[in-house]
Amino acid sequence: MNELLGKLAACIEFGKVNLASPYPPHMKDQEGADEITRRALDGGVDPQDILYFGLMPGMERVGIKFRENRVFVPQVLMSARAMSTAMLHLKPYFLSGAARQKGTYIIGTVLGDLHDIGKNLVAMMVEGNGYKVVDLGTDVNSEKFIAAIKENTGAVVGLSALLTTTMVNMQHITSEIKKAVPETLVTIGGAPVNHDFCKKIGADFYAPDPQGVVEFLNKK
Ligand code: B1M
Repeated sequence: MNELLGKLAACIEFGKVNLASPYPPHMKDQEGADEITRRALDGGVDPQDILYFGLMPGMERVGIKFRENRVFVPQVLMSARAMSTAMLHLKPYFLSGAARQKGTYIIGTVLGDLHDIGKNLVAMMVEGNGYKVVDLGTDVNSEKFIAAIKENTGAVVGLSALLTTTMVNMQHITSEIKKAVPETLVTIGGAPVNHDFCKKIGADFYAPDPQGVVEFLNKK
């Protein structure tokens, strides 16, 4: 089992989706995340073990390399693709309750802002690390965040903004969330924001990158 999950972790780390995938060149003609996940399930490996000891370590390695500028957006997207392909096999087990996720993370790009590439990377990385992700998309107002929080008790929220004109909307959204469901933890990120801004608007945590969000969620 260890060898199989080790191979699966490598598929996620290097973005090897399936046997037919020519990427990455050093894994050409080898099985990818698709086949290995199927084989592991058919061989009786617990879906939770596949997630925790195969997919998540691979995604964590990508997150760290991305933070250290050792890989870039395209590689992360390939890893996320490999991860999503594997998750298609695992989803039925999670939905049936046979396997447990670590918690729920609600994410959206704030009102007025249509940039979603960074937000999607955060969502993929968080999902890849064992959390259920509720992605509200872009241009999300406080009402939508609050409705999602009420549907997902105990969820942590992530706000993303890429514009200096929309980062200010984070303050209103955070304060409305805290008014409606005071115990909710709000994380923020995106190119124009920083730790001081996070403190100023009353949010709980600023992460400069997806891995920072994962580390916060794992610690809390
Ligand atoms: Co826009 N845009 N854009 N744009 N765009 C920027 C952000 C800009 C810096 C370009 C520039 O002028 N140099 C500038 C903002 C200037 C400012 O506010 N100071 C800008 C502008 C002005 C605009 C428009 C207003 C342009 C116009 O119409 N006049 C317009 C606004 C539309 C709107 O949102 N209402 C606009 C539109 C667009 C496109 C639609 C064309 C497209 C978006 C496509 C899409 O997202 N689907 C676009 C793009 C692609 C960019 C740039 C080129 C790239 C952004 C990106 O995806 N980066 C950008 C310039 C640049 O950054 N070079 C620019 C890659 C991505 C992986 O990084 O999103 O920073 P990033 O995410 C990072 C971190 O920030 C962090 O993790 C990610 C990975 O490390 N992170 C989080 C992000 N969210 C997080 C949340 C977290 C934690 C970490 O916790 C919750």
